[in-house]
This record gives sequence, C-alpha cells and structure tokens, in this order.
Amino acid sequence: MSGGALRLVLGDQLTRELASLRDLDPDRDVVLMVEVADEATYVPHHPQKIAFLFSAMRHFAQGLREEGVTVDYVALEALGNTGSFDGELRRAVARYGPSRIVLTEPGEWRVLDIMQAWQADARLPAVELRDDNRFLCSRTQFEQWMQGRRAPRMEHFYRDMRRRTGWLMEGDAPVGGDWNYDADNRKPLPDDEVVPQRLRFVSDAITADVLALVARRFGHHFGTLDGFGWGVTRADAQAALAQFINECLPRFGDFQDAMRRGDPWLFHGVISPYLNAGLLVAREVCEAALSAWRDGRAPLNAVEGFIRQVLGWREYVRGLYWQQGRDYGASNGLQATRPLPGFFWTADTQMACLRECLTDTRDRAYAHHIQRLMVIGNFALLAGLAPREVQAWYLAVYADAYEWVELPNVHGMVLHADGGLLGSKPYAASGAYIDRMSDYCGHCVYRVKDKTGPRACPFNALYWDFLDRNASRLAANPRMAMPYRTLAKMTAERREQIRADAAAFLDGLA
Ligand code: FAD
Ligand code: DLZ
Ligand code: SF4
Repeated sequence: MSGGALRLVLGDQLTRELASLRDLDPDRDVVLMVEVADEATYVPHHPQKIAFLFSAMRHFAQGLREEGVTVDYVALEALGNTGSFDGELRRAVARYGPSRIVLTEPGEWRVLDIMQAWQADARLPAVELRDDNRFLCSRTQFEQWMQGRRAPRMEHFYRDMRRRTGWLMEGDAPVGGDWNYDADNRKPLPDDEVVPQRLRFVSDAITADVLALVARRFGHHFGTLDGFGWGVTRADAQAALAQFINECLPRFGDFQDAMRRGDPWLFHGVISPYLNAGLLVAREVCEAALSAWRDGRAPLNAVEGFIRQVLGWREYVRGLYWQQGRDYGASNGLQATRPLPGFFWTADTQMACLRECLTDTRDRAYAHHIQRLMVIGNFALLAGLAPREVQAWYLAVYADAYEWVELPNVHGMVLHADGGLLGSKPYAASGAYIDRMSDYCGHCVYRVKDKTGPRACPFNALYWDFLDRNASRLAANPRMAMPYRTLAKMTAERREQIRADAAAFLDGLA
C-alpha cells in the first residue's frame, strides 16, 4: 500500500455496496477484516451465530480477493491477534501506514465509542466515519421525524415511510384502502396445514473449518452447532429469500402469529441474520415482496404484513435505538428485578410453551417473532425479570441479534421498561393466548384452562398478578382498561389466591 486507505469492514457489514467500500481503489487500498475474541464474547453468543458470522466474513473476504482487492484478514487464532478491534486496527496501521482510515458506522454504541476514540487520536491517520447506507431511513431523517413528537408511534412512522417510498401506495392513499390488513392475518395454524421444507445449506471447506474452530473455542456457550444450515454467502442468502418469496410469502400474513411444536420457521422469512449481517439489504427484500404482489404471486395482506415488518418495525427500532442514546437500556419502568431463571440456558422447564421456544432457540439460534414476544418475552415481563439480564440473554442467543435491533425489542416491546416509549401497552397475555395460537398446551403438564390448583397454567396467575402489582403504573392506560375492569370485579379472596399462587411459582424459580 502506498498512501492508500485502510478500510475496516465489520462482521455485520458484509455488503459490497457498503459506504466505506464505495470508492475503494484496488491498487492502493487495503480492506481489513478481523475475527476478535472481544466480539465473540461480549455476550456468550450462540455458537451458530459466531460460526455464521465467521464463515460469512471469510467468504466475503474471498469474494473481494477474487475481484483483485487486497484483503488483510486476521483469523481468530492468527499469531499476534490482540482480540480487539482497537488492537487490530492499530496493528494494521503499523503494518501499512495508510493515509486515512475509512469506516462505516457500526450497529452499536459500544463500537461507535471505539471508532470515535480513533477519530480523536492524533497518533492515527485521519478517520472518516460514514453513515450506514443500508437502511431506508437515515439516522438524521429519523431524528427529524421524532422532533416535537410527544408520543411517537411506529404506525405513524410506517405510514410516512410508505408515502416516502411510494410502496403499496396509490397517490396519497394506501393500496386497497387500508394501511393494515391484520384483520385478515394472524390465524391459528390448522393441524393439517403443510409447511414448506426450508432451504438449509451444506457446509463447504471454509464453513467446516469455522465449525471446528467454534466448537473448540465457544462450544461451551448455550446452543448447539449440530444441524448448522445457515447460508454464508450472498448467493445463499438470495436463494433463501427467493424460496421465502415463492413458497412462504403467500401465507406469511395468515399465519404470522401461529406457533407449532418443532417448527419455528413456518411461513416466516428466516432472513434476519442475512439482512443484519449485510448479505441482503432491506430495499431488495421489500422489492422482491412487492414484485410478487404485482405479479399476482402473493396477496396484499401478506405483502403489506411483510413490508410493515421491514420498512416499519425494522427501521423504527433502529432509529429509536440511536435517537434515544446510550442510556436507553438503563431504565426500569416496571421496577423488575428478578434474576433470569437458569432454565433460559437449558430449556429444562415443565412449561411446554417455554420449553419448545427455548429448544428451538438452542437448536437453531432462531425463534420467530411471536415465540420471542408472546412466550419467552411474555414470561420475562410477567415474572418481572431484570431488564439488563433479559437484554443480555436475547443478544446472545439469536443468529440475528445486534444491539440496535435487539435492545428496543426487548427493553421496549417486551419488558415495557422504557415507560411506554416503544409500545403504548405491555404485550401481557395469559395462557389462553398461547393456547389459541399454538399446539403447545396439549403437550404440557399444566392445564391451560385451570385458573388455580397444582396443575393450573402458571401464565394464568402470573398474568393477573402482573396487572395487580403494576396497577399504579398501568391501570390508567386506556388500552389496559378491559383487563383492569375484570381484575376489579374479582373478590379479595380471589386476588389473594392469585398473589399466593404467583409467589409460590416465582419462589420456585430460584
Ligand atoms: P419475519 O417474520 O419473516 O419478518 C421479516 C423481517 O422483518 C425480519 O427478517 C426482520 O428483519 C423484520 N422484522 C420483523 N419484526 C421486527 C421487529 N420487531 N424489529 C425489527 N425487525 C423486525 N430481530 C432481529 O433482527 N434481531 C434481533 O436481535 C431481534 N430480537 C428480538 C427480540 C425480541 C424480544 C423480539 C420480540 C423481537 C426481536 N426481533 C429481532 C424481531 C423479530 O422477532 C425478528 O426480526 C424475526 O423473528 C426474524 O425472523 P424472520 O426473518 O423469519 O422474520
Ligand atoms: C457478533 C460478532 C462476532 C461474534 N464476531 C465478530 C468478529 O470477530 N469480528 C467482527 O468484525 N465482528 C464480529 N461480530 C459483529 C460485531 O459484534 C458488530 O459489528 C458490532 O456489534 C457492531 O454492530
Ligand atoms: Fe404454556 Fe400454560 Fe400452555 Fe403449559 S398450559 S404450554 S405453561 S400456556
């Protein structure tokens, strides 16, 4: 390298059109990619997440080299690897003496702080930090959108994004007349509904090496490596997207909230690891869904439901994460302090719904949205688990987990710990919801219809106890009026019984 730029590409920035690769000069620049112990252990990531990312990084580096780009790839066990972004960047600067360092902003405050310290360090060459151009709403646009809003809501943001992109719009009006087709969606899955066999990918030599490395170094983390089938290249991710669009999208809306034992994929995209690591970008997955709708290959309710997730929720939580600042995850609106029960790390519980969702998580580094929200998350909310412990757990166990997307979902959507900023009410539910949307209860030692007694579904007492103990914070919320009216009609003895049943169950968790 003579006077060229050093371009650091992080593990979740594997996009050829990345801002920091845009003006790459193959004759003068060096792309730096590093596998570092700090990143693999800041939470005990699921082994499949580490393996997916390391293999995807190695394949991405190989692709750049095939283009003629000089890539300095520091493998985890390379001699002299310092184990940190900071150490590896400084070693590379010493090796190459670049004229400047070019970066794309990361997905986490922790890493942004490291990069900003480089910018302030006079011993390093000039550091240029570029916006992440893979999102449909920039951080600045989101901050502008938030200005002056006392009660920001995803729905309003989503409608503005529909207007801005023109997706599913006829002039100023939504196609079909409605912004939302949830009334047609969210059906329970009939027993005989056949679900497509999902595309899983066979390991090549690069992935096989990575799997051996991860088993050796991180095999003690929660999660199995057996059956690893994630795609690790852009071509793999495009094939997974194509399968979703062709075989699953038509029924995505109908069964978006359904759960079935042993099958977390159902009709979901299973594309979030690819989107978040950069193997796919948001625009292309939305355009693929829109084109299926235009060609009559997928109905409006399904396509609108999917666009809402990607253009709406995904962009909204990312905007909020950055707009709220470093302390967003520090609040504890419901004063929840209970430690995370051990079964989160073993899946060893008698509650069939939790056992199923935790087992899916352990075996696949994946659970779909309703499993994360209405089973595992609902339990964490009702049991009053401490936000910091729940956040760290979700960040560790899913192949798609990065703080910008995980934290608002956990802290805001699930735990309502941000005082109702993300969600206008907590997603609290009793066992009846889980029974309606899944086949879990039929395989449980507890009886979902029993409200009290030794075999009563724990979610029932936990639900009413949660409402009772948080009445001072939640009862005035108009969206909670109905359950609080029901609670008010209960006799003092019944409420006492609920408190006692919930306390006995929660004490047993310790
Ligand atoms: P699909 O159901 O097919 O949805 C399509 C896409 O929409 C997803 O790939 C995703 O990119 C986007 N999307 C859907 N819902 C959300 C949402 N609430 N927030 C952001 N994007 C969304 N998603 C992550 O990508 N990483 C996480 O770490 C993460 N943690 C979560 C934690 C909790 C407690 C909850 C309730 C949700 C979390 N989500 C997270 C959101 C959502 O559950 C996953 O994006 C989804 O399950 C990924 O699977 P899929 O690709 O099959 O999604
Ligand atoms: C998640 C992760 C892991 C496990 N390992 C690495 C790594 O070794 N090298 C790397 O560049 N990135 C890794 N990542 C992704 C980073 O944690 C991610 O880039 C930051 O959290 C910022 O989003
Ligand atoms: Fe879960 Fe209760 Fe149903 Fe058992 S009975 S699966 S604990 S909701």
